[in-house]
Amino acid sequence: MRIMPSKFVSASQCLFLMQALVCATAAEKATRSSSATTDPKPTDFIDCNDPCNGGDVNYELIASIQTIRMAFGNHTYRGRTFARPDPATGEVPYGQHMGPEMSVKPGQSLWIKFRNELQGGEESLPEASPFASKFGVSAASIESIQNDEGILPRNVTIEDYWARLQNPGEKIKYQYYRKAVDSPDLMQVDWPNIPKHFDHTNLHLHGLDVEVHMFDPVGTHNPDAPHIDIAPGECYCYRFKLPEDHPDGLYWYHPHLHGSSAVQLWGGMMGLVKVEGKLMEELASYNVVDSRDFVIWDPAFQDVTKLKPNADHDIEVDEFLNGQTTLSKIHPFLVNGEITPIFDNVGVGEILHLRVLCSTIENENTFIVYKAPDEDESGGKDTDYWTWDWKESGLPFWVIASDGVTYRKPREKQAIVVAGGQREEILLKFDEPGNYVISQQGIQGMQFFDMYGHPHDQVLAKITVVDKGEDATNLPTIDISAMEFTPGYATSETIQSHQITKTESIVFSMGANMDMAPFPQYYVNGKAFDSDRLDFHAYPGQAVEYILINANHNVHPFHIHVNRFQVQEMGSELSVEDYPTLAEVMNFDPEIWRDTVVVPPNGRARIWVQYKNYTGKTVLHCHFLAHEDTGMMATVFIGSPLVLFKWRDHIPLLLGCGVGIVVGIAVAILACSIYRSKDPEHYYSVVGMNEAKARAISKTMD
Ligand SMILES: [Cu+2]
Repeated sequence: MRIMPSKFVSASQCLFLMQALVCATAAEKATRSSSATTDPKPTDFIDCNDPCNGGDVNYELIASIQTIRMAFGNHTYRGRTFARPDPATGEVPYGQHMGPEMSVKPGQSLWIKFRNELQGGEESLPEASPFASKFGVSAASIESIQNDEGILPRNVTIEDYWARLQNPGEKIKYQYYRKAVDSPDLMQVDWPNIPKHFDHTNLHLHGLDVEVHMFDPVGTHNPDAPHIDIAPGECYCYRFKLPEDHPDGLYWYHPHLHGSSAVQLWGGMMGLVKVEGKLMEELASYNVVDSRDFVIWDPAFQDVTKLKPNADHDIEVDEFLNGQTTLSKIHPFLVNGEITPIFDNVGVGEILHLRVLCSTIENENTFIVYKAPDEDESGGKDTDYWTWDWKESGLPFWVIASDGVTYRKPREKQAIVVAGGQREEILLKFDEPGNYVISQQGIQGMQFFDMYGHPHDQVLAKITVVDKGEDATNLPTIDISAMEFTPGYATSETIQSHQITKTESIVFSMGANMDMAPFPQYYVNGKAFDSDRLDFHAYPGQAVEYILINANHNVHPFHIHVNRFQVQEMGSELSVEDYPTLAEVMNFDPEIWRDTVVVPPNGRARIWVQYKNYTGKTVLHCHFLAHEDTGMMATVFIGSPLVLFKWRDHIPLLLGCGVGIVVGIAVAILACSIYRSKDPEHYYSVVGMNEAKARAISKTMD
């Protein structure tokens, strides 16, 4: 019994100590957190008169509204672009809708002066409602915005916004369900995820292993950093440095401002980045010298000749909801800005190297090669190639690199599926002269819930192969299957299972709440994007397993910025008998490094991400940018988890500490006083012992 009080006291002391420790740690973390939120680097916004040319390689990108002469039907398109007009005509020439091609070598620094001259045009192009633009300025709640009398009236309704997205006077309708909304003003609005700010922009170098650059400034570690949002009239100086071991290959750039990226890419704001290195040299050593770009694009064009009879152009980018889910009313897919371009003068036995970029905004594509029947002079129009079975009739081709990372050995294919963001370097060799086609077929059933039939099937491009006879100088030195290349990633860098330190799920899903805008809703793990919320976290050097889940019967391509991954497994509830191209979507190879992967409809992909060089705040998202703009994006913080600590998130713990201390002291005092009053002899102290002893002695003396 004597030791009980002692034990009790030490237990409560221990409790106190633990609580004090937790509180102290929390306070320390809070202090470190507050210092971490102060970004050491200033913003990269610059005065437009100031230079931004300190790199080994320097480019200037000017976003502006231009008239572009399209390489089909003598159409003129007016829209947002990085392309520059020919001073003589004032128009961007045929087939040059993309911005300047950038070329950089591993180890070089790449500086890009980005100048936003959008809104410079006399005519207004599709723009979100001025109300919506104001709403979207910050992630503040609709209440706080509505209460700000200085910004806009209190009684703005969703109809104000919606009216701009639909034809004037037309009742609001949903493109997915073709159903009118009865009371649009009763809709809930997720303003941060409404398409907006179509003349605001920024830049993403897709796939490049460079500093994080979605939030200001480039490379920021500030968890509260805002999006880089370059407004009309503003300039930004992007400063990047490629690591010495950067894989050489095909990359690209495009705007990535949440809310305006889809509309800007539908208009053609994009360009190629070629990291120069061993691949091209090694191809040349095999006498493979005919390299051509193959950029697939699904512009959401609409004919405006009736809407704007006096305009000097006849195509514009369609407004957001019309563009989303419905293909261009002009033509579904363009390659290099053209309808079914001809890749001509390919010699029998020569090798055609196609550098394929799928820059589509909301579609995936197949790449299948057929020999056109001799009687099909058109090379495409007269034959329904999409009814052909590529396993029987498709010609073999070889893929030598994916997403900018070269393979050691070419991989033979009969069909591949590519989706927005992905790149493939393809070698083609023809043994007979004639016409060949690249066929797009059979993907529609996996897209848009089987709603629209198969309008996507088309011939993407034609290839004319001629027998050059004695003039054939570009014959390869060896068979393609025997070629070897320096791989973009060494085999030793392949991620091993024992390196994986955690597994997380990333669920892409859509909501169909008819009373909420945007409609439909797009989610990552059940949440629409919030740039102020940190969703995923990793350490530099950490290897993480993600189970990507696509809850929908349509495709979502997953893209993570800065870091590449290897696919370990894929699956779908859909049957490859019903959807033959699904088999090609799921035809992965765990050795291949990617930055974008198609998560199969009603399916999953298990990937291993290697977080490498760069730290800071960045994003992962669906690369159907219309989905990204409306919510299907999440933040990733690479770095110390202490930066993520916000004491406000831990108020319950701090309160618990306080209450615990008070209750603990009270219980200890109570316990002590009870023991003391019950049996003072058990008060375990020198004084108590002496008192007891004195009492015993006095009793004896009595
Ligand atoms: Cu998506």
